[in-house]
Amino acid sequence: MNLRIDTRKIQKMDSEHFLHPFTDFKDLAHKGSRVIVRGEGIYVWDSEGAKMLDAMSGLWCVNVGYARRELADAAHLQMMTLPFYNSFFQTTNVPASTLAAKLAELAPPVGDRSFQHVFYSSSGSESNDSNVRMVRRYWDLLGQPQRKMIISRRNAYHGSTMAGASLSGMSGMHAQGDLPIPNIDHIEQPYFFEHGKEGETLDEFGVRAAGWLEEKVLAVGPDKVAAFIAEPVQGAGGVIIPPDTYWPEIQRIVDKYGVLLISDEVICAFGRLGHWFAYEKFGYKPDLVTFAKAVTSGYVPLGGVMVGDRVAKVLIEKGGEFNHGYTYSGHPVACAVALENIAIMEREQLPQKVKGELGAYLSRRFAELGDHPLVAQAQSCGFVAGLMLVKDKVKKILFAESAGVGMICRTHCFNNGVIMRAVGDRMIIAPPLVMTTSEIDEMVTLIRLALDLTLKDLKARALV
Ligand code: PXG
Repeated sequence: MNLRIDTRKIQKMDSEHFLHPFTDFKDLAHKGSRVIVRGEGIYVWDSEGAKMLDAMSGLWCVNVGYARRELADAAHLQMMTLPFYNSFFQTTNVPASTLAAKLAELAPPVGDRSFQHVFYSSSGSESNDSNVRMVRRYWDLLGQPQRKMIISRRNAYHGSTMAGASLSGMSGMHAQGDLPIPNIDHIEQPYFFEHGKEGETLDEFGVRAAGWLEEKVLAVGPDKVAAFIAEPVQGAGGVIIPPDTYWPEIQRIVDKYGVLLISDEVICAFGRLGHWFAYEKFGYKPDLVTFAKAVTSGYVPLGGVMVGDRVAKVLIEKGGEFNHGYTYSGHPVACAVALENIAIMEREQLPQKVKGELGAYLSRRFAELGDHPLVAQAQSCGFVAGLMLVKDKVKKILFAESAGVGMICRTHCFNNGVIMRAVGDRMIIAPPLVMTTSEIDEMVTLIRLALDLTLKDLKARALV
C-alpha cells in the first residue's frame, strides 16, 4: 500500500503544533517524530516504509492486532445507526447496555463477591478518578467519612489526571503539579531485584512486601484507610511480577482491616495474563476493577470500572444521585467496538491461548534471552515480559542512570524492526495476543539482535 506521506511536512506540523504526552517538547522538535502510518496484524509501518514488529501492542492495548475489519465494520455500522447519545438523563443505548451485561458475565465471581455493574469512562485515568469518587462515596454512605486514605505503591502507574497521577507512584509525576492530592499514600513495590534481602527466598520476600501494606494501615490508623489500589502485575513500572505469596497476603490484610481492594487491570485484563480479568489468575477478591485499553483493543477510547456487589449495593441502595459521570460514559461506538473485540477474542480463544501453550511458548523463548551477557533477568507472565539490562550480571551491578542504556537498546530495537519499551534499564514487551509461534520466534530473534548491537555499542563507548 502506497500511502504517499510527506514525512518532513508531517514532522514540521508535528513539531510546531503537537505537544506530545510525557515528552520533552524541545528535544522532540529537534529530533523529529517517527511517523507511524499503518498497521496490520502484529506489524506497523512508518512513513519511510520501515516495517516493525510491534511487541508493545501500540501501548499495551492492540490485543487482537491491527487492521481488523470486524472492528472497523462495527464502528461504521454504529456510527450510521447512532453515533452518539448520552446516558445522563434516563436514557441508554443498545451497545452500552449489552456490553455491561457481557462484562458482568465475563468477570468471574470470587467467593461471596461478584461483579454485576459497570461504570463507564473513556480511559484508565478517568476510571481511577471514578474509583476515588466511588470509594469516598461508599464510606460516606456507611457513616465512616474519616475513611479517606487510599494506599498505592511506589512505581505504580494509575494514570495522568490529578487523581490518577496521585495514585501513581512515580516521583517525576508528583514533582510537577503539587501531587499527590491529599489522602493518598504509597508503599514500596514487590520488586525482589531491588528489595530482596541476601538469603531471602522469593516467597519470603512476597510476604514481607505485602506486610508493608499492614505497616502503612497501622501507621495511618485502620479506621482511616479507605482502599488499597494495585496493578496485578505492574506494567508501566517495568513489568514487575509479584511473588506468588504476595497477593494472598495482601488479601489477608485488606480483609483484616475492612479495606476496599481496587485491582487496576488497564493492562492486565482482556486476555493479557491469560484471563478475561487478572484477579482470577492470582485468586484475590477485588471490590473494584479498572479497565481500559484492550477492552476495544485500543481501536477507540473506552474505559470503566467493574463495580463489585459490596460497593454497588451501598451506592445503589443508599446513595441517591451519584454526582459524577462523563459525556462519553457508555459511548455507543466505543461499546459496539468493544463487543466485537470481545467476540473476536472469544472466537479465537485468545485468553485460553495465552493461558495455555502459546503463553508457555512465549515464556520459554523469552527466558532464553537470560543467557545474554547484558541480561540479568528475563521473566514473563502471560503476554507481558521484561528483562533487566545490567553491567555485571553475576555481581548484579547496574549501569549508571545517566548512561541511558535502556534508551540505547530501545533505539536499536526500533532501527532493527522490533518495538520494545524501555523503563530505565528494564526492556519490556506486551505483544498482540494473536501472535503465532513463528512470530514469537521472529520477535525473540530481533530482540537478541538489538541486545547484541547494544552490547557492541556499550563496548564502543567503554560502558561495559
Ligand atoms: N492504569 C494502568 C495500570 C495503566 O497502565 C492507566 C491506568 C491510565 O490509562 P489511560 O488510558 O488514562 O492512559 C494506565 C495506562 C507506558 C504507559 O509508558 C502506560 C500507560 C499509559 C501511557 C504510557 O508504559 N498505561
